[in-house]
Amino acid sequence: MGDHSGYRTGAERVEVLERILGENERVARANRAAFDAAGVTVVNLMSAPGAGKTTLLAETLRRLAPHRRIGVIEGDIETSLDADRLAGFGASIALVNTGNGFGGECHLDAPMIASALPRLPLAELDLVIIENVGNLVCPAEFAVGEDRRAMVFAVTEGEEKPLKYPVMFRSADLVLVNKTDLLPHLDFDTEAFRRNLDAVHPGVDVLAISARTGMGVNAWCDWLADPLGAPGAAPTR
Ligand SMILES: Nc1nc2c(ncn2[C@@H]2O[C@H](COP(=O)(O)OP(=O)(O)OP(=O)(O)O)[C@@H](O)[C@H]2O)c(=O)[nH]1
Ligand SMILES: [Mg+2]
Repeated sequence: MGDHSGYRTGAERVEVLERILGENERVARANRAAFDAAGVTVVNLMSAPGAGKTTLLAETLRRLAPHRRIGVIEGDIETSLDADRLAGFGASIALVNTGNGFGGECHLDAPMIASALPRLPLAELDLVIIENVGNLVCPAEFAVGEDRRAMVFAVTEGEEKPLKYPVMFRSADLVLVNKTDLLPHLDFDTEAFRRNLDAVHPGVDVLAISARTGMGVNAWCDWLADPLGAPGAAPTR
């Protein structure tokens, strides 16, 4: 075969990727078994950087943490800034920095979630929300043992994004359209966005929210209370 000087052929790349995803799948199943054994529902929250995941989670914990036992796995490449923002609401927080022993990856994978589990009192929790690393591509490729996926899309990102990043939009069970308080200041085309979303994920549940004003956050909390319920039960399209 000779020295490839760090380069791989297409076939070799596919083989390596399949091995990584196969190993991820195995650990994701183990995570899922641990969550099921503890009776915990798990939601994987994904988005591009800055779409509003942490702001929404703070509003979510403010509403739900007094009534439900919630854990958060906070994924970031570096810093505890987001984990710190979610402290003090009564939820259990486990931080995963991918830059700390996980190669600075741009997503959370199943082994990273497994590393966080000993730091959560799983048996005492009802719901675990995973804030994935801000990235519109890679997080969608890695199952982590979650029951449901939700993604936050901010109207500041542009209505064409479902067409450009279809894998993420297709993998979400619920699309939260955030920062709607900014709509009067933007030329965001809501109808075109809905058409583009329908083109890549027909019939997906959609919920318009503003994590800033709180609009729609209660409906999101209702979905979280029963994310395994009938599709389309809570969100409005
Ligand atoms: N106007 C407005 N700003 C928002 C809203 N939600 C979040 N923001 C702002 O958007 C910025 C990014 O919000 P974050 O909650 O940090 O976003 P994130 O998705 O957690 O970001 P990463 O974790 O870095 O990917 C902050 O300045 C928030 O105050 C919203 O509904 N309306
Ligand atoms: Mg965040």
